[in-house]
Amino acid sequence: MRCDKVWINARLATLAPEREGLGVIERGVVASLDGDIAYAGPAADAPVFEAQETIDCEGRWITPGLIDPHTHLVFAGDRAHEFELRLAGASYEEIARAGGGIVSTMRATRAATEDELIQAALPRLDALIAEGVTTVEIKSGYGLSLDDEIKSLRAARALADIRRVGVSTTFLGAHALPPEYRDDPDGYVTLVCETMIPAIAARGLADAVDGFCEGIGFSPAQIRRVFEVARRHGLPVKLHAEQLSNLNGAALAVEFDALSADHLEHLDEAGVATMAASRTVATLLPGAYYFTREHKAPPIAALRAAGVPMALATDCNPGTSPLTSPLLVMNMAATLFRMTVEECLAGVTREAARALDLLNTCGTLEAGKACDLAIWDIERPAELVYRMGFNPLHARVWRGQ
Ligand code: DI6
Ligand code: FE
Repeated sequence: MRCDKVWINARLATLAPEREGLGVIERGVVASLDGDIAYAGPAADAPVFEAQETIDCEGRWITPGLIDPHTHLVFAGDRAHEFELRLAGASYEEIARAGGGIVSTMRATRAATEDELIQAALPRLDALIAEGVTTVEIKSGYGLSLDDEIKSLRAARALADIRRVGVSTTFLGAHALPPEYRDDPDGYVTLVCETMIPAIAARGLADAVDGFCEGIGFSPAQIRRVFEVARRHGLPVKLHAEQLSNLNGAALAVEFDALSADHLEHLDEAGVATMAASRTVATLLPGAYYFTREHKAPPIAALRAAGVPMALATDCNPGTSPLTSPLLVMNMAATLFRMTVEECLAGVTREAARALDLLNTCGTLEAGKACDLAIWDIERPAELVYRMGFNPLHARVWRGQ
């Protein structure tokens, strides 16, 4: 078989759905051709390769490149001062209601140029890449005006040209109420629906539409308006749901065949059942749970029992999850949410791909998918979840390189 590169002497965690658990292959080999996986499987069954380059992995583990399916990577400024206020006793809601929170990041983001947003986001993206991330979702939602949302999404798209990484963009106009609409929330939703979504869809700047369904965000009725317009423009939806309270956002997301419902700390039994009867992925964000010192964990056991697919993400954002480590996300998911090693690794690979509707092109080691690999200096996959603040990435491959 003609191919560009072959990685030999590897142990594979393929995450292929037809294999058990992690889909482990002890004596494995991966071959790439034109950026895709030409073969991933047991060395014993492999064809004879005519490769340009052979890489001896010396027994290292290969997993699919990691996928971070929920980030707010593009923003300006920081919120370290609010962190100090919170340490002094203020709550996230109090700070938000006092004009801080998301709106303070909005001010900094509006003041920044597109290039300044790119430069601000790059170190965060590089931190993800350094831990083996090959695909990242990036939301807008700190511009909150047409021009500033377009600027943010253009910055997100530009990151994919600057670094060797896949970027999936999400329009999150319904993130917070900008101050100029303080007395007219429905008027802002009208702006999102009638001006922003059509303009952003016409420019091809978003792969999906998201909203923040919450007391301090937008009501289910307002989110429904946003989703209806997204659907009319052929854009899939997803939702920040049940993070701080239960407004039955997950059920609303399911009604619109959402790719994912994210956070879900306050999801109840009925919500789990509704998700189980859908294709909507539960994207869990243990960094935000940890950082906000939330006490109610998402109903993991119920989600597991109902067979709801679970993805994991950093939720990288300046207010509730200033986190750029998918490895730490896995440790938190295991420690705080009692997710298994298999669930954690599937959550940052296969299920994360599912949450971005990219399972046809990445998320597992299978022939025909993009050759996105993370090669690890570990003895067993559990080490990726077990250790804290340690990065055993040996090499990262994106599209075969
Ligand atoms: N939920 C969150 O946790 C973040 N956004 C959202 O909708 C918080 C964003 C921020 O505080 O800047
Ligand atoms: Fe978020």
